[in-house]
Amino acid sequence: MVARLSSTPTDQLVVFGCDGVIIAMLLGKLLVLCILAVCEARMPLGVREALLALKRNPPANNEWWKTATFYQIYPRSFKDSNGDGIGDLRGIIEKLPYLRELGVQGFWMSPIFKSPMADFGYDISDYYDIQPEYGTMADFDALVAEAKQLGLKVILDFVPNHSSDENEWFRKSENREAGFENFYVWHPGKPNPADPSKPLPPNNWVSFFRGSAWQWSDKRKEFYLHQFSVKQPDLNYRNPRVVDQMKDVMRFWLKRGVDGYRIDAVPTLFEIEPDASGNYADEPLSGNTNDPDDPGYTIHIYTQDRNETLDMVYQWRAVLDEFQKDNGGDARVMMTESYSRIDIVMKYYGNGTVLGSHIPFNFRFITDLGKDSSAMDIYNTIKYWMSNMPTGQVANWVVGRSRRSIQD
Ligand SMILES: [Ca+2]
Ligand SMILES: [Ca+2]
Repeated sequence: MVARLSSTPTDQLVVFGCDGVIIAMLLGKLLVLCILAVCEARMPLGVREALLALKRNPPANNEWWKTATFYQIYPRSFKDSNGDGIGDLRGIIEKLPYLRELGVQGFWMSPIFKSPMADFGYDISDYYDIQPEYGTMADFDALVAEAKQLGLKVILDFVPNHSSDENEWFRKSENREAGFENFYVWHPGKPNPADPSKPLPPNNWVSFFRGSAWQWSDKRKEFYLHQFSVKQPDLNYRNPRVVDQMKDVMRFWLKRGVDGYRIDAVPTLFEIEPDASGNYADEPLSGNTNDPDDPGYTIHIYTQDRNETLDMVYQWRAVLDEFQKDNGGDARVMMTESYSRIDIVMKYYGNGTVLGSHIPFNFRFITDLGKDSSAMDIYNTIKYWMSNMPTGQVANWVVGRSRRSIQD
């Protein structure tokens, strides 16, 4: 008797039976179980029931991501299904067989959530809904169902550092509505001797989009922090309500069937805590430029790679693992975006006690190599990651992204 118990393309689970012994094994990987019985016809009732249960609920595959290849989709430009010139979810559904033919095991979609599109969808005004140009929730459900049918894993972009300033959370925070007062990072600013009615920004922090990382809100009469564009206020991760809210977002899409997340701009999650007076320290100057609006003007020691950020990644891993434990199915995975120093990136994997990101992106192929690279350059780039990676972890190799690829 040979029975296929899983449709997962890379790791077929097959049951073999021969003269009293039934062995279930994961081909090419590991032995998963061994059941003793005489033969199917003479099998004791309990064993037969156990086998049927196994067929209905195959064992979780926790290894699939270790050998998977992922394809990144930028939905806006990928495939337009209705002729309005904008790519959409139905277009992606049309192309899923193509992804299957490519041999990838999963795909990650750049943000598909409601957004005023000030930063390519990385400014989310509603984390619980689909951008109308891309389709509806029904289209999303159809996409997930079709992907599952084809054995493709669906990974969503998770944008935790900031929302859009058009998100209702921000509107409520600006209005100091109960429960939302400290949802974002607010500060009254420094006194302005030249014009007391116009306070100065709280400190010298510079946005990645140039200029002060602080923006005055006329409504609230305070500055809010935005490490990215002025339309992307930073959520306040020192507020437990924010932490809970974002975990809720994570669970919302997991319940709709997604297989994991690619997490955006992780290093900027936490900033230094304010001092006893509520003030945030200036960052040291880099000396690399005299332009105070240039993000390279300061060294971002108080706004990036804080230890609390690593802990947040570990908490999100726990959310994914708990979800799998409660709902079954294969491992839900996390990929994290960080261009930080190699020793910091390696900490995303975990701290030896708790697990973190399954796949802390390794961008070295696209940041350190180019068309003129030699074989030795490639060897050294590979060795650099492997020699820094903690024992027992799995390497990954990013060979392209939306604005850069290995050929550049
Ligand atoms: Ca369209
Ligand atoms: Ca932040």
